[in-house]
Amino acid sequence: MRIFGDSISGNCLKVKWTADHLRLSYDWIETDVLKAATRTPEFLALNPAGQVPAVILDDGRPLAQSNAIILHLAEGSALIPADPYDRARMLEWMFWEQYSHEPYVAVARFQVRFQGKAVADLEPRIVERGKAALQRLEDGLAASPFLVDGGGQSRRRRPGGLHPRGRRRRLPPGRLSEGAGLDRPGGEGLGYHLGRLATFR
Ligand SMILES: N[C@@H](CCC(=O)N[C@@H](CS)C(=O)NCC(=O)O)C(=O)O
Repeated sequence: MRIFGDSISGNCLKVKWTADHLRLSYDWIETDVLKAATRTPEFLALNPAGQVPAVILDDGRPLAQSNAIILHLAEGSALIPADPYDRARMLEWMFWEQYSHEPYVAVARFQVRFQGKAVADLEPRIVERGKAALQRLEDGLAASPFLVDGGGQSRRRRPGGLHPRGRRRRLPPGRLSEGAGLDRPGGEGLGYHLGRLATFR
């Protein structure tokens, strides 16, 4: 598989981390968004939307959209719950991530970290919605180690982060959120999660 991605992008790193976790072999083709490498005729032939991540699967078929890609890569693995309701709940969070987390937290991170903007100069709506997204994650992770847990078990009883049946559930977004400069909400959920992600491979 060939993964076209920019290593400053959370959407792209999601694909890399999923492939690494599943020990899939791939070539990473660094595609610099800041240099408009997604707008060349060659890249647009691969993904007419002009965005990374995009992959070319081993059989030559292309696929874009980070969540479509990671779902496809993880198909049949323990990253995806077997139970249909849990699977739908996982999708619920993934759709939420693209609509309510990424456009605010990732955009704030991009502007602060890569465009050198002060948090005070960010559009207030981005800050407000970004903080709300982090709070939603905090609330979701405060009671349970995974957003889709299926068991409702206490986070403290499973410090290793493994699901009781030994399966890893999809890890929530937020790994790069600290670079956004938004205050982390009070509580233990997100902090615990970020600590665990530091060791997730
Ligand atoms: N919803 C898309 C978003 C992809 C996206 O926004 N990609 C950005 C980098 S994070 C990009 O390629 N921007 C370059 C451009 O639009 O020219 C996904 O999850 O894959």
